[in-house]
Amino acid sequence: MTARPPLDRAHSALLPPAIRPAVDPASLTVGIVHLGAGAFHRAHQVVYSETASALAGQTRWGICAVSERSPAATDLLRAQEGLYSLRLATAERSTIQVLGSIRAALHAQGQPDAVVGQIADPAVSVVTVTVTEKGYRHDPATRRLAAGDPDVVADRAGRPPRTVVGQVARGLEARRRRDAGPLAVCSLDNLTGNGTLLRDLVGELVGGGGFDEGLAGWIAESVTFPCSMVDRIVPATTADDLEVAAGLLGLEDKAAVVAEPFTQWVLEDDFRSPRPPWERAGAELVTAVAPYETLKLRVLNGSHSALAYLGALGGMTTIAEAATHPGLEAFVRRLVDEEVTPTLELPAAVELGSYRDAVLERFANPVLRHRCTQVASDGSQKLGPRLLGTVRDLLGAGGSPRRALLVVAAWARVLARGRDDLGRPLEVPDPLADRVRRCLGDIDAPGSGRGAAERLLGLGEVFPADLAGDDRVRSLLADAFSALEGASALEVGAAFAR
Ligand code: CS2
Repeated sequence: MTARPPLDRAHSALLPPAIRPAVDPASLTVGIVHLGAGAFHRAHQVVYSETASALAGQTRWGICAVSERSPAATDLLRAQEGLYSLRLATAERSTIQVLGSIRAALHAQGQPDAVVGQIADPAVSVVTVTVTEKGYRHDPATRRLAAGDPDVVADRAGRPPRTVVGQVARGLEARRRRDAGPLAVCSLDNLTGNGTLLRDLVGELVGGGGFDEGLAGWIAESVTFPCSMVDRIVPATTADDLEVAAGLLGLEDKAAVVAEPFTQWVLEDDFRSPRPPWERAGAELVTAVAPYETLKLRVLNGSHSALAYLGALGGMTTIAEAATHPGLEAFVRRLVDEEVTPTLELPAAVELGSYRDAVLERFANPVLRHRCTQVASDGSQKLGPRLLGTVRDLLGAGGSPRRALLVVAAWARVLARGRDDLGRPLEVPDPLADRVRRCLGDIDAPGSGRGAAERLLGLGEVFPADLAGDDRVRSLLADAFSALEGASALEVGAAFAR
């Protein structure tokens, strides 16, 4: 590997003008606080904000990016003065662009008071959030704060906040004390009613006591929580990706991100405070996001999870391999056509067949090398928005969600077995992994399907009471476990496609 100068403000002058940031980083002031400075943020929201600022000639939308867990992203961004590159790639083409809108970086765990102070800054009028499903520290089945989570308990007790919900609540409290004006808090995570969920969790925390009197009323008047549907596939960056970026830039970029060219952001138009003119960059501002969100979560993310669990069990490394396996591709098509479609209320102008085909084509992008285990992670938090809504609504319409429940069984099997069908270890993080393992026991013991289904449905954080108590769910889930017992996940997927 050749040593190259780092990507930072001084060295960015060496870049060809066409790939330099669309804005002059030095001219930007911070108007957005972003919680969750991971790859998705850098490949999605930063692009919309930077493009909008450049087109509108505005300089007030610099971003303070907060990394929630590890300080690594903060360190990298600081070392590069907020600059990083985004490469958009398919087998046919690849483009690279340097972004310059991140003007400050904080580490939430190490600098909780600074995060609160930023949210309370009068120059800030938008907070955006991409912290993944588990960052909300809630029980997906009840949509309430996870009562036993030690960090939630500690934030409730009033320490400088370490949870995202705590940061937003304390940030709003400080903002009101400072009379810093209204704010929009935009959740961009793959959760049903993401904005509403965040609003309710903040309300739950504030309502539990220990906050200024009158804060809840001020939030109701001055703060909006618009819902969003966001879409762009952004895998974790690999060492190879860094090498390719360095080759293209002629500079070392340790914060480089790679994504697909496709991008979408549908956002509820509910703001009482100034915001970037994101529509200039292609964002769609609408009155109701729900139809877009349900479509995307159930078709794209539901299929993604299906490919991730069945593919990982089947010994596949990437989503592209799984999506181009004929049996799994057929499985996903039937899942979408026969189980998801009857549950959808389509946004005008969306044709479902084309949408589904486009999603499958995007999954097959061979350049991304999106790992099945990455998409499979945190399934306990993802199943609800992606698959359990389909299960409930299809049952309500008189259908049989046997494929959606096969995916649920495959999720549990990945965690309980920790091995793929070839006997190789499968490492998939999930906050409820131990609980799932304990409740399933020896998943390959013959005839364990019914018991496994019953015990799994007892996981109240994941399965809402109406589904857990439904005999049809229990029986279809038991059938799914039995089908997978001692069998190849790829063959079972193909068989369920019929
Ligand atoms: C994926 C999503 O990791 C996952 O769970 O399903 O991150 C997916 O790539 C995005 O939602 C695409 O917009």
